[in-house]
Amino acid sequence: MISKEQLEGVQDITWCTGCGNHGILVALRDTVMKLRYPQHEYLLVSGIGCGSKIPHYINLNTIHTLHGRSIAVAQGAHLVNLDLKVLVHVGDGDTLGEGLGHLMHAARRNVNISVFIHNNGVMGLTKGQFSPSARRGYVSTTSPPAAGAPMDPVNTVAFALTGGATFVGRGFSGNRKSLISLMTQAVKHKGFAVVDILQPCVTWNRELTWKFYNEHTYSLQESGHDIANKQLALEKAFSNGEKIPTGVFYKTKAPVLSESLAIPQDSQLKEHKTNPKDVQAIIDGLLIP
Ligand SMILES: Cc1ncc(C[n+]2csc(CCOP(=O)(O)OP(=O)(O)O)c2C)c(N)n1
Ligand code: SF4
Ligand SMILES: [Mg+2]
Repeated sequence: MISKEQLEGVQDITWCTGCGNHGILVALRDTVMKLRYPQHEYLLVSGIGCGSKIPHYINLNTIHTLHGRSIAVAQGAHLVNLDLKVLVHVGDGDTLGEGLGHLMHAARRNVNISVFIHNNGVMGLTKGQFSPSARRGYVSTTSPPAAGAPMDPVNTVAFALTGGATFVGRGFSGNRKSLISLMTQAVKHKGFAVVDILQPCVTWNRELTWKFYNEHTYSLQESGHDIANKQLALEKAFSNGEKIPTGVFYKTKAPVLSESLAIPQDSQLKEHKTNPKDVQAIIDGLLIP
């Protein structure tokens, strides 16, 4: 079994005291310890933002990519090495903004990776601007005070469901037990898994607080939700009013991308040897004389 010490990250944690990211990190660490896959089989991919610093704080193979591009990189890494468990940890600003196209198309393709969205309703790292998940009218550090955010938010769960994700859940960084259960199921799931994680940003977001989430979230599983019913899952995704559902919304089986591509079944792309001369010949062929 992998110990806590083995998973200790190399850098000092710079998140604000009280930030919801701390709970997500502990849940990730405990999930890795619980799952018992070898440490070297994990690849943790992130974008840019406070939540995306997570690879520095846990000892797993990591790629800290560009803002909005983590899912594209994760998909490539997965396809060349199908032995990896590829986990993407990104912020709401990153994935639901510049990265939204990648999220939708990876869902359509049912790429066998899992995406964990650190959803705090703001762009924390860049000082609290409203993110694509902020409610209409939310007044951020940079929006016009009277009007606030001038549009409706991206509904993360509904987007994932309509895109075609085959595992869709929502967690809360204050409910570690449930978050570990969601992470465990998402990593084990064969297909594209999305987990929206409600995460208070104590520095910039004064609405989506620990108190707010403790008072407004409830468990779908404790209320007898049918995870095989996509229609019902969508209904729950839009019922984000007084009470916010958490837990597994939907789960199904479908062919994954790697099975539908012409990838050699008896070997892997990571073992493929490329002759640089062959690559050069292709590039030369593209040059306009
Ligand atoms: C291509 C590109 N666009 C924009 C930025 C600036 N930028 C860096 S972090 C960030 C916001 C991150 O917000 P979010 O993903 O919600 O993460 P949080 O900090 O809230 O965890 C932005 C806009 C960038 N670094 N690169
Ligand atoms: S700014 Fe917000 S999201 Fe970033 S570390 Fe601080 S509390 Fe967390
Ligand atoms: Mg954010």
